[in-house]
Amino acid sequence: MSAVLIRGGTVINAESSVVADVLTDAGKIVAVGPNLQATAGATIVDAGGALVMPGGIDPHTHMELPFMGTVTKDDFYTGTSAGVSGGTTMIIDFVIPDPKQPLMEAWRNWRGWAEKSAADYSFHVAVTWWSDSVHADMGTLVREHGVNSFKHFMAYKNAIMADDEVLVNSFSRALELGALPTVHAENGELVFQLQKKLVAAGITGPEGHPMSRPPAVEAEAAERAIRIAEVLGTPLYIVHVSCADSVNAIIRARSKGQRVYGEALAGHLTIDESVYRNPDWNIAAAHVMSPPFRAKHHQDALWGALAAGHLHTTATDHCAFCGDQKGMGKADFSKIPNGCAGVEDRMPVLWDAGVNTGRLTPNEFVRVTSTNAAQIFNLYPRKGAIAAGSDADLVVWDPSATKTITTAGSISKVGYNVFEGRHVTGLPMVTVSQGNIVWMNGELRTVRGAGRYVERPAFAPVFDALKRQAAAHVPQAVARV
Ligand code: URQ
Ligand code: ZN
Ligand code: ZN
Repeated sequence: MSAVLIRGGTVINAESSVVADVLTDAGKIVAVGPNLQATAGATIVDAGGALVMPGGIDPHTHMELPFMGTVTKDDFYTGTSAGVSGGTTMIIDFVIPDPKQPLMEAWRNWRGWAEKSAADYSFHVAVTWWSDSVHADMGTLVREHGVNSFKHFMAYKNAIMADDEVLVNSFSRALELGALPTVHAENGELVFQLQKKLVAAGITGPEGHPMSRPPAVEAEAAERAIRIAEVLGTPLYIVHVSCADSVNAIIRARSKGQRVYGEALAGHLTIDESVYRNPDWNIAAAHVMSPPFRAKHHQDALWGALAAGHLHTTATDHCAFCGDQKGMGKADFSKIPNGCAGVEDRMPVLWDAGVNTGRLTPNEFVRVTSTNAAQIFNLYPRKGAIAAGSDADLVVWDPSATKTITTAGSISKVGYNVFEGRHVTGLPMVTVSQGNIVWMNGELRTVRGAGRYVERPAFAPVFDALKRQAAAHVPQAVARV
């Protein structure tokens, strides 16, 4: 962890932009300000004309995920290496126990797989069944392992789907522990029945995928999860919000003061459902992910909600498969492993589609690619900020650099990059992770295993501490009122 002095750039945080140098040492940012002096042996990076932003946080990835009879192609090393090449310096991945599998057993498996990561990582833990042991393991994970978010797949019937009994029990337990419930909001029963009807009617190609998961299938589940959270008094985070119908459910809840957060994927913000009508089966199948890419007008709703603060984070749901794996569903689209890649493309794609079009300011870009995820998942200001004391995770961004995204040029092992052919302007020149340069002008410098598991404290202790602190500072006269 040598020292790095990033000189002459414009530092972009969520709340401010300032021309300043940034000095890092021993993995931390030690100073942000004008005319900083390099410490002995420091690497100097000339950032004149460039922007210096907090390293991106992708709160939704699936490296090495065993899913639908296969395993995703990017492991934790290739996936985090792909991430830093695009400016993302931390991922939050998922531990997904099989039904009836002890959460702690799955936890140990994922912790082992993730040892090879090249950059920092953390885990949401999925609750895919319910029992006293799940109740106990959730407590162990929060109190001893720094987990503060639990995922619930409302889709994927006969696999990892959480029914209402699991949702109500798990949300209640999360509240006790000071953890945040999150959901994949699709009605799994509707999907299952629609898939059966479509295949029986002879619609077996990828064009059947969006037909089996219309926006109402997502919105029903989003509204149901919102209502369960409302009744139980828990906050809620909805992953990969893909359609206007779900955005409207979130806006309704938030306008009543309910604490609901939403995540948008770079894919759903820029790709539409016409991809499923591609005459090349492999390209259409490469886009099979859930929720599916939608009709174009839904993108406007997502961009508007992101700018208005009704959606809060951007992610990729990086879940990379190759052509042979997607081919498992050649005769039946419901058997096509669901998932697309994107961890390396998220920030360039969103800079180009968001900032270059005026939809987002550079500060809003930082907020939705890094800061909000850090704050929602209780990592801030360790992550998500360029400030003294924060981790030295940052990206030197050249807003004028251009490239055309290609599968062949991807670091990810994905068989087909859904951003294939997209020309983007705005790229990372240098990515720094823990104070080490891991990406420099197109050269990957990652080290296998250098990534750290990042614990995320529960919310309740922080909140309780703030309550005690406030009580301690209230003048007695006032306290008697
Ligand atoms: O549903 C998810 O988030 C995982 C299984 C990735 N696949 C997908 O289609 N989104
Ligand atoms: Zn999902
Ligand atoms: Zn996912």
